[in-house]
Amino acid sequence: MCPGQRMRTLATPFPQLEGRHPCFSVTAAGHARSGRLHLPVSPGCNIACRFCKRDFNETEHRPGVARRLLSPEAALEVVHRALALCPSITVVGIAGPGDTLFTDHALRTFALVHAAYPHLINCLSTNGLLLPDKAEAVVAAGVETVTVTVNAVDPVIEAQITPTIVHDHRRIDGEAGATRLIAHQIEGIRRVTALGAVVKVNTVLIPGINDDHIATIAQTVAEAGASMINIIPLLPQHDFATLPAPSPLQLSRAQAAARQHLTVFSHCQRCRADACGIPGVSDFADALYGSGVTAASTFSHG
Ligand code: CLF
Ligand code: SF4
Repeated sequence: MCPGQRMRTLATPFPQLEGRHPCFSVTAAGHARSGRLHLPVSPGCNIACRFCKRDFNETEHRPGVARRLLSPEAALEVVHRALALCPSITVVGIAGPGDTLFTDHALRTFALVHAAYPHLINCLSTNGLLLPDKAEAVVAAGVETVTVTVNAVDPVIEAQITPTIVHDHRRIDGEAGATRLIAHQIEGIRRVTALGAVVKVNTVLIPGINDDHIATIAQTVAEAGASMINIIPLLPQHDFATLPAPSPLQLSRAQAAARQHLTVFSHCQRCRADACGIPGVSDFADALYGSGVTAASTFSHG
């Protein structure tokens, strides 16, 4: 810790969410008290993370794969059935399979859910590229909690993780794309927090690439208004298939570095895009979709 910095205690930044939102509760008891339903409504993405290979099929169990895409109307029906199966659900989240703001499916779905179930917490997870433009629409759709995946705040590092983005109908490669992505993530966090949303940042911990950069990420997003950070160990796949997954010691060091600046969420289950139930406790996705094979996760967005 740098001189003068104060290690953050395990405080609940938003007591109103403790026990009501599994991913904005910092205690294990709070995390395990309420459930979340993920609606896989968002098909496409506007950036290319090297650990992500999205696909639609019925056979693979891996992050980024979804069995089916739901329309907003079909998603509302899923909410009805999920609440009957699991009355502990307090949160409806949209976390993929692609980016939730690249298409309008997620916000249309949230508007339907909010009208039918205003007591449920709407939770959006995004890569943040379009968050500045859509901040007002996000909050207007009833979204109270937002997760932005920020894997670096240095374009040199970010370009190694996400080498390409598409913005304003233009492909932008390398550090130029990374610079724009980071700027939009930070501005997006500023705008949604100013509008009253609570923001958590997810950071995928990638050994050898961003593991020495975690404190800087946490400090930067905290200054922008984020309240929590969740360090997600890399699941080696796609271009990063040969990288090692972080060890428990590397994860705990990264969490300690982040804790200098932000409350750290440490109960993440790297949920699937169609998860249903209390994370790590119960899973009703099979019952909900009537099959033994359901959508895999988009762990990076959750
Ligand atoms: Fe879902 Fe993500 Fe909302 Fe939670 S998950 S959209 S913030 S309701 Fe939670 Fe799952 Fe970890 Fe995500 S345990 S992957 S942090
Ligand atoms: Fe897009 Fe998310 Fe995959 Fe990155 S991890 S390419 S933001 S879907």
